[in-house]
Amino acid sequence: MGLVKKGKDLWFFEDLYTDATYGFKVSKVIVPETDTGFQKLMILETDRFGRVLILDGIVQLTEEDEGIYHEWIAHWPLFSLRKPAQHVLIIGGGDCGVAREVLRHKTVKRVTMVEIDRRVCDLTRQHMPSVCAGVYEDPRFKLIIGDGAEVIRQMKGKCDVIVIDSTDPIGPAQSLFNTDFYQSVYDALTDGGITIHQTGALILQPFEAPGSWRQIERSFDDVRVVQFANVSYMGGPFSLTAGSKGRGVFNNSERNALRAYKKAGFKTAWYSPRISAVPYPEFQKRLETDKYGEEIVMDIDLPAGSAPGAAQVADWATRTCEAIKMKAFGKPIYADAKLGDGSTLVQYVETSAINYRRYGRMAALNCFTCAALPVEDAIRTSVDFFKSGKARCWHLPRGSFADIKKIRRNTRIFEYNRVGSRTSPVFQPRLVDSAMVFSRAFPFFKEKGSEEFELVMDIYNCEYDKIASSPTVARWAGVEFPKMTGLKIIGKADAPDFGHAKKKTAGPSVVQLLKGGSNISHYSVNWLLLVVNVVVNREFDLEKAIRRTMKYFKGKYAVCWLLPRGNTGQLLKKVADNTFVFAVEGK
Ligand code: AG3
Repeated sequence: MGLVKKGKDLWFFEDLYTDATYGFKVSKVIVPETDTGFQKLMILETDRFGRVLILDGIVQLTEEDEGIYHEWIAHWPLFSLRKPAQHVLIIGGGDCGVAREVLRHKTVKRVTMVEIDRRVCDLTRQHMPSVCAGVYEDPRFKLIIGDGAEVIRQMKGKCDVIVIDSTDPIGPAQSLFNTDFYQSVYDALTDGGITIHQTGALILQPFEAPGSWRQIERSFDDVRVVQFANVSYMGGPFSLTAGSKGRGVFNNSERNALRAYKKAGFKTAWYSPRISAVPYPEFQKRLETDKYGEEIVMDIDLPAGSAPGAAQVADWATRTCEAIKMKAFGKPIYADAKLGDGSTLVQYVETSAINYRRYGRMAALNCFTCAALPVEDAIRTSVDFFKSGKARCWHLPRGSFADIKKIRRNTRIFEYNRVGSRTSPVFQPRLVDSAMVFSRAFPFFKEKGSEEFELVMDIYNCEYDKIASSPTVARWAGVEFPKMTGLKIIGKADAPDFGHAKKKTAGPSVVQLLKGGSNISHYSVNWLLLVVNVVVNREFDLEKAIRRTMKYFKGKYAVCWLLPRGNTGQLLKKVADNTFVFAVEGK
């Protein structure tokens, strides 16, 4: 919306969200919206907040409350350190508010600020001089106009604190919110050093802090979320996410801060060492433990001549729910031999779904929950129920933000034997390049030793509008996916949104029965994640299926597994050799 006339008055309304905004009355336009070559810049004067800096329609600071943000983002890392910082690097921060606060620390010998947009420096210096008070005159301060992501690569091991004072991850700051950049930040720190990045409003930008957390976690030894609230950044709690080089740096941060603050010889208006160490422990705890969920996939030999009917399989579902302590949601969905060429049953549970499918003498089972799963109980119940001696199992972490190597390590392939509840040696799947999977030479379909297989996909960073609506996801499952793969559907896609137990996994679920299999998917609108399981007995073009699905949901990254299912004859090792895991980058 930007500037809007309301009667005689001029108002400004922020353009960050499409469904919520805030605004204020403007007394004077100081710098009309100007394209700097990087972004659109505007400076307004208001009675209420003093002068306000706006970039690309988003409020960056107001003279009235800039102290809250700048104090927290500068003093939290500086006071948390084991020993006083000497060299501080600021990425972004062209208005110099962060530099001003950093320079109050007398121990700091050098502050380097890398700002990509010279006009931000010049125009704020000219029109908001109170923000950069004293910075340009301080001989310890050095300004580099350039791309922070580039400059930082030449700074290996040189900085005690790196403050990333960027705009949101849209526009010029986009390259500052990714794994490669965070790795170069880690490399630029000294041992025991800390970085901190603004990561958005916790409630209005629910994916931002968790997303940055996951990425920082990949390179850094410990991660903390720091929280404050101000007027300028609409939406209540606002987050800064910090990472340390070296373990345990944050454990003593409160003690360090109390001591260093006393010694520092200056007072702050907003920052306090007393509330600085774990300012938001519950949110922190959630991030430390969260992955979307986990799944146990089982192939179980049925006794000769056994072909369980609908009622019996429904009974399996009920018992499994009891065993894994999950409430069933609604009635099971069932397809029998008249519809397909096997029997398929899907039962939604409060946190996802469990399902059964029979291929000849094999029961192919999946138990998927987006909460902790009592894996052993699920296996034992199923093996007992079908009066079988053993189960061949794949245990998959789902929607995990770990890197692909770790996901491979956390994927376990093993055999469970009823006698003495023994498990076999545990194997891992083969980690391969997606180019290999998509090439003609890929051996999976030739060598898997079974007719059936399963494609499991976790697709990250999808577009909210695409995954939040039941009709849209049902259309993918019932129309688009069959088109991409040539798979034939049975009946209609069932797409309820039964409100998963936890907020982070809330979103619709879909079951589409297929001729010879099923396609089951769940959508987390909070994490912009979708998880899919396709079990089927007909080959299809994997590249087309995966890439077009990513495109449909505008997903940026996918972790996929291929499992040979219903495999009777082969040794476990061979099954593991024919199980693949791979990552796919969006185009
Ligand atoms: N940089 C952080 C602005 C964040 C605005 N985003 C938001 N409201 N979600 C501010 C620069 C101040 N030096």
